[in-house]
Amino acid sequence: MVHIKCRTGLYPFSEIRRLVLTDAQVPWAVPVENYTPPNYDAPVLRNKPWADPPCDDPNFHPKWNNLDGTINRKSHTGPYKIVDGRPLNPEGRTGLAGRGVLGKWGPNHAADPIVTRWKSPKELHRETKLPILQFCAIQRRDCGQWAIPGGMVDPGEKISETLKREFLEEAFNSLENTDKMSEELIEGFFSKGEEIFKGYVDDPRNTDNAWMETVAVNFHDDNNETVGKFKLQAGDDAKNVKWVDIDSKLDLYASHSNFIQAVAKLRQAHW
Ligand code: RP5
Ligand code: MG
Ligand code: MG
Repeated sequence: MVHIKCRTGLYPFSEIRRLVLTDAQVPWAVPVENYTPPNYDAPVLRNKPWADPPCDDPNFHPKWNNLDGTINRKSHTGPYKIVDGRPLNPEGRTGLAGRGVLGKWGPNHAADPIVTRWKSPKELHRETKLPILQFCAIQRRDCGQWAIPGGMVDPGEKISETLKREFLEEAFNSLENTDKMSEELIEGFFSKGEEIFKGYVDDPRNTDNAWMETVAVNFHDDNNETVGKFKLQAGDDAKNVKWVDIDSKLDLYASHSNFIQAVAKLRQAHW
């Protein structure tokens, strides 16, 4: 499916308007005469240790399509092209050049923990007669949309660690919460995940030269005995957290509804 959320409206946290494209103009293989989108590198990226320098910085020698020290510049989608010294978005044009607010040129890697439980006691949906699954959703502080409590993979961090860390930070407020959960319970729960998706995310922050990628993994509490019975508390970049009934009407951030649909299918739950 052609990306859409990274082509609409004002660029997040800016007054920058993307060049409007039709779906047919998205693939790089389709020539678009005089394609000169605005260029935007958010001022917030300047001199930040977690952000790349500008692409034309003479001291910047990234190893594109490779592991570059502790930074993973490989794309889950395969090798991406470099044109005029900049990586090209593998899903095509977005109507905006530069890096926007993303720290890295090329892929910016994230991980999305999809934590699920049954709506008790295995309540069946009145139309589909399938059990209703719930997932732990957060409301993003940046845009107010509901989302999976995902986050960026830190340099050198294992994805399995990111999944657990981001869930605990955003849905359990582990950075401030004085209630501590048993390490053993956490380790046990997060050791059994099912990979749902690995690849490009249609994130509103994507540009022609920088984009989000993720690994989304489902961790399921089948009998509300472990994570399913925790008291949730929003933290870090989440301003709210709750268990949400999974249903096709959900309107979630970026491509998150697609990942949730795949979980519903895997668990034979209502969608
Ligand atoms: C999305 O942005 C990913 O799917 C993940 O949920 C999230 C990571 O970015 P932050 O939450 O750290 O802003 O593209
Ligand atoms: Mg986070
Ligand atoms: Mg996050």
